[in-house]
Amino acid sequence: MSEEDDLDLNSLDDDELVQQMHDDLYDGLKEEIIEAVNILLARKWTPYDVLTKALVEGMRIVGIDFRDGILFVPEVLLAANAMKGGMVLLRPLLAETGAPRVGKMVIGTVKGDIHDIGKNLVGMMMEGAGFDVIDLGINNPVENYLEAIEEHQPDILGMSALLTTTMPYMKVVIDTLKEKGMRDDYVVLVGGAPLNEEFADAIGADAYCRDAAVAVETAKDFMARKHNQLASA
Ligand code: B1M
Repeated sequence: MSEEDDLDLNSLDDDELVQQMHDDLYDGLKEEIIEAVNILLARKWTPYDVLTKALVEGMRIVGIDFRDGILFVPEVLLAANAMKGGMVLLRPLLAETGAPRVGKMVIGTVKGDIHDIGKNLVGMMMEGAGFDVIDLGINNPVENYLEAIEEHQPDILGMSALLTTTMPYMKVVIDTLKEKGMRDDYVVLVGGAPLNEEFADAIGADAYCRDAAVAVETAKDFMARKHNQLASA
């Protein structure tokens, strides 16, 4: 039996448990992550704190060692899978705020890009803030976005890209919307680690969202403006 099997997560205090979760995420231990998320929730941690302090922070550490060549793709996949195990528990809780539906968002990761953890977080937080979210998943060509906005008529189109090689594809989508005369019908929000505000401006997006919390605030701001415009029309 490994040392890991012997460890009683419940016997750890909160700080130790969060530290252990960072280690378990690093080691891709999904069952342990699920158990620890349940323990923190039972200790009355808010789902948002569990998400940001335990899971997102743990994934940040994984990202640093991936960048530095200490971790490789298979290990990072295991870490991502462990994180998703925790997110499955948090999703309904974050969505459970009982907020009235404030708008609709279509979101997807762009063509060529299979990163979805950040996008999923944004989707979860948006649902929690009262938005209906249609998630297109990963690796989306422009046709997928067009089909989805035609079918669902969202207020907001969200795009995610984690690679410097895939972020330019966001401009392809926005330019296609322009060509079709549809650009002004939707608020376009973009996000992902390599982006910044200048990039969002340059490609003609409405805003860059640094993280999921900013995405929610930005989306709410745009919805408030839309309602004000409708009210004064
Ligand atoms: Co990839 N990867 N990866 N990877 N990966 C990065 C992005 C990288 C920065 C790692 C590094 O070198 N440090 C690097 C990109 C370098 C670059 O482009 N300059 C990289 C690379 C190179 C690659 C591969 C090319 C590696 C290879 O095969 N040699 C390959 C590419 C595959 C492809 O997409 N075609 C690859 C593969 C993978 C895995 C499959 C192993 C895995 C993805 C698993 C998955 O997502 N299901 C993976 C992971 C996990 C990462 C890192 C470690 C973590 C990403 C993550 O989930 N972060 C990442 C390093 C890093 O970013 N530090 C890395 C946690 C997440 C909560 O944050 O995604 O930033 P983030 O999302 C935030 C904000 O950005 C924002 O809100 C989110 C929540 O707060 N946001 C939005 C994101 N999308 C938004 C959309 C919005 C609004 C806000 O719409 C409105």
